Amino acid sequence: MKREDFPILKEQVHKRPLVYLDNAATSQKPQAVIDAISEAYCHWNSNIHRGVHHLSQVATMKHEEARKAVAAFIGAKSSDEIIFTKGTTDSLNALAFSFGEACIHEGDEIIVSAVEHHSNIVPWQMLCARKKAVLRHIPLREDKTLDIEAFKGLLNEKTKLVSVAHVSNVLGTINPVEEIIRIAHAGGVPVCIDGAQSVPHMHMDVQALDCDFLAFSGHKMYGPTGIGVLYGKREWLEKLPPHEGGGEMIDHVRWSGTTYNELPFKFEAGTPNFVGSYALHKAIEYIQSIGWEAVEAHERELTAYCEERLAGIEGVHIYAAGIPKAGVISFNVFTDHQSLIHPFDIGTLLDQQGVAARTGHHCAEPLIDDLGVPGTVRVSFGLYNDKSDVDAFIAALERAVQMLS
Ligand code: 7TS
Repeated sequence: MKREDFPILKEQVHKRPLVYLDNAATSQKPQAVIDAISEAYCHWNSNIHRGVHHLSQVATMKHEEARKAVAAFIGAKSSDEIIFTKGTTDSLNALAFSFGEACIHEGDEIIVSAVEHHSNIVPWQMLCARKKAVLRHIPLREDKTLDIEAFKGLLNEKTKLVSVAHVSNVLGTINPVEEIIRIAHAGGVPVCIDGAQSVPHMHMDVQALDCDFLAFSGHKMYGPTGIGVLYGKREWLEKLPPHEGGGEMIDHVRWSGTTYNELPFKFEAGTPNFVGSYALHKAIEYIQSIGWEAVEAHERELTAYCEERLAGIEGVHIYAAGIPKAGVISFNVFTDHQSLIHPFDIGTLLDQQGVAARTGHHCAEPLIDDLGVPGTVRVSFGLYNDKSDVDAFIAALERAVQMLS
């Protein structure tokens, strides 16, 4: 894969070549995305949708072309179903508010899963507190996959929404979202997919998947920070009220009241991040220039290679070992007396050797509690990583463990 397209990968950290294995937190950016931001500000920066002048029209066109590109990228029926947001967290909060206003009443139930990021827990908890509703979660089986039989038991006539991560940001495991959607729909319940960790790693087709909503972030898929997407089926988005007021989301404002704009503008109050959407479009083109088949095969092979190398180190415990993963592996190291080497100590020693890995609870505290540890060490891959990164990481980890044992 094309490392030379990512200028940051030439950086040194603590006088060592950077080995960047923190892609689940954020990915690095190809030159095409970096250039797009500069191009926008140098050549056509202007507020969109409201201007008759040339620059405003160019900016508007770029923003709307980006929306079409996102729609095609995830297989949406129409670009009206693509709402630009600040990121996954913003998308999920927007949905929790809008869906909550329209569809959640006292005693209703919402189901998430045991592996959620806080961004797919807290907005629902806030909604439940507001509406006196109840949040339930699908538990894990012994092998750290979701217990689908238990999910069937949770569903009932009070269930109004299921919202689950496609890929766990801690375990890397791929949840059986097709099956979850099928089961939920059989009971008439809509499903939101948190695609923060799947959209960057696998080809998504929202129509084939038949999810009702999908949330994801630009910055984890080689795009810029501050832009993300909430996809929703048109019939749902038309039913839901806006979550924010002001700017482009209105039709008419009178002292007697306001009528709202049509989709997708109803959900985009204020000046949208049109530079971000343009750069995200470039990130999508970048991924497409390599092709999903190549990206998926490369990352699958790399993740399997890393898991195999890790398993060969004494004392390493891999979470959800042997279960297929999408570019993320979490582990801990135990000494011969079965005591845990604190993940933070390992992370610090890896960093000193130029290896960027993440340690801690990864914003998924309920899952970390389930695992019964204070945190994990997590490595996560992007399309530019290769076996030399894994080899450098394994060598650095062996050195760290030696020093800490
Ligand atoms: N959902 C999942 C599954 C995530 O992994 C993340 C971010 C989010 C939601 C929130 O995304 P944001 O772009 O709105 O912040 N995950 C991580 C992570 O694993 N380490 O840093 C951020």
